[in-house]
Amino acid sequence: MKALLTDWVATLIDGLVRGGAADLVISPGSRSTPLALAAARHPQARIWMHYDERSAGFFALGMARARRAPVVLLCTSGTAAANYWPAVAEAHLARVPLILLTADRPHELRDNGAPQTIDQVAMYGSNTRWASDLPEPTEGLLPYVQSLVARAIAAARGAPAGPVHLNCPLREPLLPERSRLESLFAGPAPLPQVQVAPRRADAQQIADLAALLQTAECGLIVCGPQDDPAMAPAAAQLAERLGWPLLADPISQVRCGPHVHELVIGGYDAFLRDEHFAARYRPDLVLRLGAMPTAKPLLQFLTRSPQPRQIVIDGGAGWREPTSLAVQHLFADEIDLCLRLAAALPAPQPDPWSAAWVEAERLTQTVIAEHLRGQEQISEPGIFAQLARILPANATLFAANSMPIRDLDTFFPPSETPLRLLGNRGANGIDGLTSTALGLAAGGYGPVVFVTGDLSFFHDSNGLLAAKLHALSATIVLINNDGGGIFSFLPQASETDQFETLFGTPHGLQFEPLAACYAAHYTLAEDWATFRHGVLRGVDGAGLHIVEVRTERTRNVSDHRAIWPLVAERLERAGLR
Ligand SMILES: Cc1ncc(C[n+]2csc(CCOP(=O)(O)OP(=O)(O)O)c2C)c(N)n1
Ligand SMILES: [Mg+2]
Repeated sequence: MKALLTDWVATLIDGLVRGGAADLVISPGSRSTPLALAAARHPQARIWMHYDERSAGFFALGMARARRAPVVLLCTSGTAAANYWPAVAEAHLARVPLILLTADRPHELRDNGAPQTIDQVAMYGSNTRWASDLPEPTEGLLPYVQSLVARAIAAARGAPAGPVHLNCPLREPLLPERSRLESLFAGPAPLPQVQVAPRRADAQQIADLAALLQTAECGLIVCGPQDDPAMAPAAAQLAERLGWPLLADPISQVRCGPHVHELVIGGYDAFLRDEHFAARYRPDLVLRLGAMPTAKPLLQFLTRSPQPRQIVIDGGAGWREPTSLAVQHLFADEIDLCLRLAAALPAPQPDPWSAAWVEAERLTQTVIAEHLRGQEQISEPGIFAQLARILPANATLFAANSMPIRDLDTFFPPSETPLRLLGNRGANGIDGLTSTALGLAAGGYGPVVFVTGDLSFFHDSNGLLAAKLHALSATIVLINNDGGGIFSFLPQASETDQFETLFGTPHGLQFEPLAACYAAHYTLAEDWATFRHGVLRGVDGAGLHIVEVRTERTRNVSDHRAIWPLVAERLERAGLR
């Protein structure tokens, strides 16, 4: 029995580690003992302990994003596995590869009152790429386990990438044989190879699309959230060849990098709010890459009448089209498609359509920068403008949901500095964001700066433990407006007698003692010089740094609303509305 259990868990763990999922985020428990011990003894496995499964799920998600490879989660049976649920939903929607190993009771202890047992079979529903309830360790089935693990890794990688659930029933006794584990890992069996080829458009599809694009007089490329840095130069090259403006979502990977040229537009969230510009400059064809962008004014622009023809490209063969207005979906690898289209198209002629967008972008970025530079007082819009000035090449900037991702969109201009801008925009939760940021840091992709609101930060304060346990370095910019600032922009803000209770949700928490609890360096930034100094100290230094700025929710609304008329006025003076 012991030998079979040992061989079983060794085969599982070895298949994962050598198959390309060498990082295992493990939470403590008893039922998962054999898998945890096998992981800990595998010479190539990297073990990351995390004591709270909800945070662990997001930590793994962040690491998988940074590494662009599947990360394994391992927990015991019962509600532990349910705590992965939010991260699974995000990984599903944002296409991040995760492999969930949930230990379970054997079949005779299910649904009959055994302790710490819930129904774990396919418990993440339609949010996984694939789910399997494994047999208990069984003689003769090791080749099956090997092929199952290879299949799990391939399914997690995609396209599209996403979570895979392996539910692992294990029967007591749960201790594997140490020497047997070690010798199995010393002379491992060959693994089945799985190759996943990208979906490539055929020559006719490229020719047809090239011809269609050339029929457009007012074309736009819209690039929404996606994680692949290699998409950016390909999309930028296609934009240049078409001579079309490319609207780059902040987390499309197109906003910043050496590929950026004047057609890469980042200020549209500000200037498309202007009714006159939005009505005058109507596209007749829109080519969409990535998920649906973050900016609401852009969504409204794309859906208002007369509606442009939209073509949605998706190498993951998904349906990321909430407008239901696309005239064509093409399931083809985006990078390959952009490069082949660019090669198939003639050189562009200068045209007033794209010149107007380039000018609107230039004026918008100038007016916003001038306005924010003139402000002495700390403001939420100013935070991203300051960060754009100081972040070094190869930094990762991760923005929490709520106002941070929106302010990143509006106030972080395109630049040639290579930066990785990321957010959890699959399910837009305010949960697990600190853990995702620390997972990014653990994944080792440049210095990580995480900008978060106070409620989001409170929500995942358990996530801070990862920094302490694994000596991670990251900088957290904590925007403390004592509640949910975003709601002050919504119609419910006029519900004056109920607003604070139901939406404003102040808490009055002090975050400095929380920082001390996790041995983080803490700075309260009350002016911009202290802010920049605090952030740079974190970026250049080691350990966890928290830079808190305190703002006021109502003032934040006027800080934002002061900007839109300035943009409109500048467009007016330039004859662009
Ligand atoms: C898990 C989860 N719960 C609730 C929400 C709804 N929600 C969206 S934004 C927000 C407030 C966030 O406040 P904070 O993090 O302080 O950011 P701010 O709005 O102040 O910028 C809430 C509760 C959500 N998106 N996700
Ligand atoms: Mg807040």
